[in-house]
Amino acid sequence: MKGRIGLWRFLPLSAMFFLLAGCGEDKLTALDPYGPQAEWILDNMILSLYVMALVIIVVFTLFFIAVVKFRKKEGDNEIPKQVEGSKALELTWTIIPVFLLAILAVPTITGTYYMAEEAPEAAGTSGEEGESAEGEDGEGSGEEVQEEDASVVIDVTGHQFWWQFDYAEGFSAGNEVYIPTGEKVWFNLTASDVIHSFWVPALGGKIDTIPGIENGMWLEANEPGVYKGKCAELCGPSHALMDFKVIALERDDYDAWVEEMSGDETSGEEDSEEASQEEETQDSTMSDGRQAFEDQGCIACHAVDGQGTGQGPTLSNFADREKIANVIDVNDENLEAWIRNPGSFKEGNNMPASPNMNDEDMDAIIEYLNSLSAEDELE
Ligand code: HEC
Ligand SMILES: [Cu+2]
Repeated sequence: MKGRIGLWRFLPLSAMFFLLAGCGEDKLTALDPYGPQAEWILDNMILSLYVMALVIIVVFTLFFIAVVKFRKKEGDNEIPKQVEGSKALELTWTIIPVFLLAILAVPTITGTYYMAEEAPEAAGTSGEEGESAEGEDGEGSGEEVQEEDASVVIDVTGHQFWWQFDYAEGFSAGNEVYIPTGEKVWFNLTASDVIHSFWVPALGGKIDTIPGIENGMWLEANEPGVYKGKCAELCGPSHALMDFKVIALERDDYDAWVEEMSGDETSGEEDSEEASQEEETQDSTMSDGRQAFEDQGCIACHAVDGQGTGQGPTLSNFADREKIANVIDVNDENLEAWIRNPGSFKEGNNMPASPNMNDEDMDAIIEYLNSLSAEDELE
């Protein structure tokens, strides 16, 4: 009986273990790194653990030796030798910690510079992706050197409670940021309302996004995959739901995705004719949904096909999302529930509720949203 009670006590602990184990699924952990920056962070966590373990072992060993060896013995009434103010001792326990801190300081300082490194020159990759490099040059002429040198530059804006990712190629993505693997991707980060913090634990450190200030950092993913990110700065009622995903693709797939995302915009390129033809056919099949999307005012906040504003996440590739606003699975019922009352899923968010939308428009909009995919086009 007693033994059983004892085991029950471990239940919360084991529950916690399984809950935490679940965190690994989305690669939302700094303990399983998938990029050079995250690897550096983990290495340093382990190094400082070793240093701390060493300190604990030495201190406790000395402590137990003192307790056992210098116990008061029977009949021993002498006052022990007094050592306060001993220069030798004071120096020893000052120098040792300084030495230990120095061990930590060297990699910390070199690593800080490594992480703050400016985006690399595009020299290695420019050959294959002359097209996008040209696009960048054209648009980024007034920008800083570091941005022009990077092969991929993405402007990040934190909003209550979603993330906007603007690509140098001129299109925008909401809540899901696509990057190529094996390259440093440069992020320029800011916020529109309050301070947020951009953090992808499996890829690297976190950095604040601050209204009116532009911070910069790079991240690199070693292999293709989905890496979950979080807002790491309390920013309002739905802060805990302000997630995003980094989707790392091989270079070729990434280029294809970029082309698909920027394809709808006719910027005087060779394939503009083709693109506008595509657009036309899309428009005619989807006109009901598109019309309803405009009639109901959604277009005032959500960009599709390069139109609309950035007050809400771009929906031009909405059908590729796994979750609506990162909180509920994408399916028709959830989509309707979200549109009718977004606040019930994400308290305090900035999308107005449309509780009384007629079913016809609702169905048309849902069908329209489900058709907006960049990945489908690639297959
Ligand atoms: C006033 C601006 C505004 C209007 C109008 C608006 N939305 Fe939104 N919408 C937002 C914002 C802001 C978010 C992000 C909410 C969050 O995650 O905090 C959002 C999120 C969404 C999402 C989830 C996007 C994702 O990345 O998963 C969908 C879908 C959506 N809106 C559909 C619609 C539809 C359909 C309409 C028209 C009935 C509409 N919205 C009207 C601002 C708006
Ligand atoms: Cu936030």
